[in-house]
Amino acid sequence: MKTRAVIVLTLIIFISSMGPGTASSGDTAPEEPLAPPAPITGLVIIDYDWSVTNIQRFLNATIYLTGNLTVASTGNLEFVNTTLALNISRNGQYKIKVDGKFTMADLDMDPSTQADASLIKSNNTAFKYFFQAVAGSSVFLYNSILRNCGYDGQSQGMTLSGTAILDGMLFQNNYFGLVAKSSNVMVLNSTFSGGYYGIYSYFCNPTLRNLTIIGSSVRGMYLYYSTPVLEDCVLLNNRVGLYLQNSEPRALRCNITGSQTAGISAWYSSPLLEDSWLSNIIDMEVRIGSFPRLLNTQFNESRVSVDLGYYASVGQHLKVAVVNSTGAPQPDITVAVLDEIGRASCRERV
Ligand SMILES: [Ca+2]
Repeated sequence: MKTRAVIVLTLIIFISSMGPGTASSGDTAPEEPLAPPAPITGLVIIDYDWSVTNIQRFLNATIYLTGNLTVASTGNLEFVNTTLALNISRNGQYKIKVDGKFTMADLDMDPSTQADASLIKSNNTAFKYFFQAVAGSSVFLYNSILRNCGYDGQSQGMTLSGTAILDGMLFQNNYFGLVAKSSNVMVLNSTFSGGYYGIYSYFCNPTLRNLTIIGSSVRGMYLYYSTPVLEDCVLLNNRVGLYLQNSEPRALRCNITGSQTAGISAWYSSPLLEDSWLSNIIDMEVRIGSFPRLLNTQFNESRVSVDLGYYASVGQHLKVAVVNSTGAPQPDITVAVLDEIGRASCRERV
């Protein structure tokens, strides 16, 4: 029979309580900050509500939690190459709430090696938990995996309302992959797959760069009263790629392909797309109150659906250099761009 070790967390609390803030008043030597506690490794079983109120570090550990996890405002929880499995038997039975600091990382800081990723998941993929980081919290997630989070309109998925940096992450089989409720949320180099929504931005302007969102059953990215800059994002085979409501994002070098109903659906929204690509059954739905602008962006004009009275405007960058017979640039040359019947549509000195 497999041996199970039980780590008594009160021991860690005791060690941390010996820190500088509680040193004896009779000690006149300069106080040195204590080194962080040694990380806990191996198998950890916690069968009660787990409250982190100080520094707790886990390295190469597997934690089975039957209870809620709360990181208090004074708490600092760190996982490296650590799996947290929540033992839940119904949706929402337990949740993770971060008021303080939570860090999750791999060993080698390399997203291409996944065997060392930290992971949060449900022990039973049929049942989901909720993860909430409130205003004032700090969340740092690197080269790790989040699964089975979120299950309904209230407990949507990993919800970040404080400061967060996510880099090299995989979000798999969550309800909403990520809910951003703070402009201090930065998501880089990450992949979202198999969700209802991939990313939901709610009244904020997060940084969203080099993201891939695949196979969302409803929307790849949903921006609600949000005006972020999207850079180098790929929205692939979602039902709707980018759904906008009262949102004015700037999308740079984004690729929205294979959406089942629309690549972009804009309601009261006028996005600016630059150097981007659309290839979908309907590339763009331009709905009430929307005037999308596309610059150097490829799309199929027969695949654009526009409500009466609205339109999408289209432009192109043109880079022109006039050179002589040896290839040397020639200054102060006027160049005109002509339309199909020879009229100059613009004239610039280069
Ligand atoms: Ca790695």
